[in-house]
Amino acid sequence: MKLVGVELRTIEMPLVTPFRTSFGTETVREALLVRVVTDEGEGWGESGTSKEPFYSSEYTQGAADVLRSYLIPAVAGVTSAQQVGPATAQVKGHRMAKAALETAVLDAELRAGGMSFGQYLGAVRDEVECGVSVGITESIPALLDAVAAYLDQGYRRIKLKIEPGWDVEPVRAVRERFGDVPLQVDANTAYRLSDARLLARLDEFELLLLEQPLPEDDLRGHAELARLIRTPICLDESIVSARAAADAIALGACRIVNIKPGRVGGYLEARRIHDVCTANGVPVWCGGMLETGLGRAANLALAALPGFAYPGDTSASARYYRTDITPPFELVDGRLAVPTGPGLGVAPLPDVLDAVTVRTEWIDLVGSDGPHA
Ligand code: SMG
Ligand code: MG
Repeated sequence: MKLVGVELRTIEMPLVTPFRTSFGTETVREALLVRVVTDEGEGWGESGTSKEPFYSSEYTQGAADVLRSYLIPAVAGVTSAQQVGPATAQVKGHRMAKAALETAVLDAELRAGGMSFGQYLGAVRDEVECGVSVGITESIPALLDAVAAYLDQGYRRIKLKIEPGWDVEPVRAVRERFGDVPLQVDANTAYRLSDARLLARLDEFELLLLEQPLPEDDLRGHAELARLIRTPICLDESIVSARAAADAIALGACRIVNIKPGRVGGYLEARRIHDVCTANGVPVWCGGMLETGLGRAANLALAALPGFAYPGDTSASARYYRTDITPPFELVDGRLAVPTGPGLGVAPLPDVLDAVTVRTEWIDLVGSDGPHA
């Protein structure tokens, strides 16, 4: 397989409900799609970035820039997705941008070979249990209404976003109203170790986990916190690689890991993290970055690996978008089906895609064989 060129496409997708977290409110997802064209066909990838660098240091137009200036030129000569990581290793960080490119190359490769993402990654299930991540709302009654609606739709686990001032009381209200529904919380780094006593007040609610309470570079703080609270700590932002996962486990900084392929540089590294965690007896689950159907398809394949022990933030298309750019993923009995077609098993619907596209550019790789020639 030889790369001919790469298209970068910025899309704007209005969310069905604003998504508020401790770092801001998202109402429109600005996403970046990568389409790789090869001599054998094409492949798609989606960057997990948002418009602003508030979840992590990456953001959509920053990802577009590093792809155009550095990452795409670096993969001119690659012939397989396995080579994308080594070919782009000189560029520090920018994992979401790298992940989008590697995913597009992998999609092209698997489509050409007639193999699905699930088969390639080692999926052992044909459907996965789904949870839903519920943003911070303006009041507790509004939160209870939102949770009630999601439970009615069949979601098998509820995750509440928390921040200082919106933690113990919303969790208590959800527990009182909905009983022992599987429940977890996500702080997106909003607390400090000095909040340990406050966070320990969550222990009485028997949460599945507390996700990323402290800053992403504070593994030691998480290890200390783990000694002060009973709720299992799960890391998201901190786990940027298989090595980071191994370190966090060795330090006792987490008992559970959220795997997001974008955050870690792609599905190959995501699978390595799965393997490291599984070898250490640490359960994992699949996070989400408000992906369109493209990113969702690949996440579902990953979530079907054996170590994925909790429902993921892999919700149905309708949780996010009135019209997805792929045929919609629909919840059936709290589960989504893992796509079975070659590659991602889904492709964008051209008319929908065009309607949400705000910018397209083409980076030609013909005649540029790159460092792998
Ligand atoms: O894709 O359903 C989803 C969103 C899940 O809560 C979610 N993601 O920290 O885990 C997380 C957040 C980050 C979202 S930033 C837009
Ligand atoms: Mg999180």
